[in-house]
Amino acid sequence: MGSLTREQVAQFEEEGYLLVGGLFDPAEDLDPIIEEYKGVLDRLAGELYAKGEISSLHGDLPFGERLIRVYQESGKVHAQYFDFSLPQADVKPDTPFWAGPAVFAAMRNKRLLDAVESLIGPEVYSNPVQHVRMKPPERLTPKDEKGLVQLGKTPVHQDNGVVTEDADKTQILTVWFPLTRTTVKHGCLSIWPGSHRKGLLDHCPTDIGLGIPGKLLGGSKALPMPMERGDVLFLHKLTVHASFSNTSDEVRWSFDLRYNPIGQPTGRTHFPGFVARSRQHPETELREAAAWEGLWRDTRDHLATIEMGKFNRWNKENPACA
Ligand SMILES: O=C(O)CCC(=O)C(=O)O
Ligand SMILES: [Fe+2]
Repeated sequence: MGSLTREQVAQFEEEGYLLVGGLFDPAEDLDPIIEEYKGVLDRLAGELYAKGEISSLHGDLPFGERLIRVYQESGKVHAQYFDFSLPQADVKPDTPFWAGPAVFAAMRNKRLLDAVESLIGPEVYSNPVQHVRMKPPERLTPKDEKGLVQLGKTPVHQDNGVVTEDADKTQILTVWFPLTRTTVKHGCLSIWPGSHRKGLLDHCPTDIGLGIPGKLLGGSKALPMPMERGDVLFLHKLTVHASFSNTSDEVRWSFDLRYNPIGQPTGRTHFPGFVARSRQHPETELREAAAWEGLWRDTRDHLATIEMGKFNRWNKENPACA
């Protein structure tokens, strides 16, 4: 079952990635997400304006321009405000997140799950390692106290490297898609074809996140993945990837989701997943957006009261990081 051809599945297995053009209908599947996020941005602008952190609501600007202005004026990239996940440390009772109905609908999208089913089988769990990424143009992005852009390129990594060891033997599948056209200039994803055959490589903590030292890549070349609205990229959990800086004038806006066969560890036990599709037990599927939002709300409230521990296995003392 599933919607992918045998050739597409073979390409995923051999190369560690599969780009499916036009899997989504942009108007039907993506525009509702954009509409929903307009409301989220409107709320953020309202809150910042009330606190005197921005001089105007900028309500007349289109989404991307408004986001850029709000970030610039407040001197902060408010990524967590939009994300449907939580930080890996210092979660507080008022840590913001957005787990709205249009996001939930995308995670349960039939066309998407039909393709996922071809790659990991019919019992599909929505793994909670997931993000919305709105990467502003680098030159307009506020910097942190070290002088680094608060949200820029993504270091070279494997998704297996950013979860805990319990997920090493699982079939976690990464699903990446843009909400807006994403070219090389926008800082699209870049992948190393066939790298999933090399096993898990060492990752090192860096100022911008976990990264694989360049010397471990053995001179192999990355393949940029510019994508149109509606395109979806599937990645094996060991496929090496990264993303460039955004040198365009527009926000680069993407979702990355993960799925695994039901019952396998997610590699992020603190966070809540859900049954997205089960042919065996359809009654276990989560179908209520509000219930999903509630899972994240309960998780946030609980995590605010405990010490979370480590989210990955790596440390700077590893000789590979020298
Ligand atoms: O979008 C990016 O810049 C990085 C995304 C990524 O690493 C992922 O989806 O696993
Ligand atoms: Fe990744």
